[in-house]
Amino acid sequence: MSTTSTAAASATDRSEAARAFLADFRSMSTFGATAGGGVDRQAGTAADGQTRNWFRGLVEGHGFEVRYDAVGNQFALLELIPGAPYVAMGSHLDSQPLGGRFDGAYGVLTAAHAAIRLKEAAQGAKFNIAVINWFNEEGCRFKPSMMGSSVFTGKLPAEQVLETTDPHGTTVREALESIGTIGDFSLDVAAYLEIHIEQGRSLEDDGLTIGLVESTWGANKYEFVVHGEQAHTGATVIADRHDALLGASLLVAAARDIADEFSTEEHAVITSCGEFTVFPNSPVVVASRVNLLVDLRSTDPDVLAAADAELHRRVAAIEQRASVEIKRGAEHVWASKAYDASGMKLAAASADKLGLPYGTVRTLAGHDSTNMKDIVPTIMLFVPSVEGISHNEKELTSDEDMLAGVDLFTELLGRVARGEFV
Ligand code: HGY
Ligand code: MN
Ligand code: MN
Repeated sequence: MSTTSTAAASATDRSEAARAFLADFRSMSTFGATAGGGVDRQAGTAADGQTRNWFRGLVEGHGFEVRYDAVGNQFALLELIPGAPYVAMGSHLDSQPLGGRFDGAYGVLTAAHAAIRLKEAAQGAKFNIAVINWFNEEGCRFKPSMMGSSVFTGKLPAEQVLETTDPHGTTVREALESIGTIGDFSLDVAAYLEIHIEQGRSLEDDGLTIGLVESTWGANKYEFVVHGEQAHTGATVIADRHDALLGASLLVAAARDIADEFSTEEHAVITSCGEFTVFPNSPVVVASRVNLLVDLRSTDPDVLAAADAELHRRVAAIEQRASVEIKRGAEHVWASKAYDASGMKLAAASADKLGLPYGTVRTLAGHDSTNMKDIVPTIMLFVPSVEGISHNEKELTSDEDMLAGVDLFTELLGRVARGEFV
């Protein structure tokens, strides 16, 4: 074959691989599809189970073996060299309620396609490959988030996770058994790679296609329960009230004030309350109880600690003002911490080779790599999110950017598999 026709053949292969990726992405997005163009695949639901089974069929069709561990993490194993250690890649197929099609799912499918492409050109590989679909990254139905990777990395005990209940009292164990994706597999991994949509605007604003994630923001999340006393909204005089809803609302507003007061030019503080449940939530009843989750994040550990201390100081003042009792429940925290610098260099060299514009970014959101980087050398990459929209049915990454990410991830995986990272 002449050089020209070899080049033409490889361009055809690339466009076939690109078409295959986009077709799989579209098929995957039909599971749990919502009318608004997103997906609802909360962890352990039927829609999550259908997506997991579809993914299983896809990778088994390419010669992977699929296994599950005790908390439902799904491992697609591609053995290239019997007995060799594994490099793992992954993300999550579960979503927020009315979530987007890209968050997590893009990373799992990209990892699978990169491994499929590597299989066709595996000369020189020193590692076997595992693609992991982590259970319950989102943490919406069952708290906390990043649940499966927290167990895998020894941050949470499996037994505690299996007994965790959703708001209807269903346990993780029951949910996993109902979708049939639970087992006893375990795997040692030598390194971990993840690609995800940015969920922010910096890449788009800077005209970049690839983000090399240099570190996480720190996050402190707290479950609070505000206890009041149920009463008649009309007949109970103000002085006699113990209004849990008032106390909880003051806590939400305090969190926002803290973001405004503690953010500096150099280090932003981001706070939110994403979950708020009122009991008994009835029009003519003063609330007896509110459960809420308050989330504080910052790039700087000292700024985060100061904001956190202020939140806790304000809790005492709110108890007095609303005449309620505020109890702190479970917490979920992770530190602001760097990713492996040599991994970033390897990803930069891969992007240079493909001519893709890249820059360094920090991740505000937690990812499974947030956990994995604490136990093995880890590389985390981003592709752009249109207008930074995420956790929203309108979440969007262009086909072009998705495909650039798949090409880069394939190039990077090839280098990692040949031993250029660990
Ligand atoms: O960022 C989060 O809180 C979630 O774990 N992705
Ligand atoms: Mn995600
Ligand atoms: Mn998410």
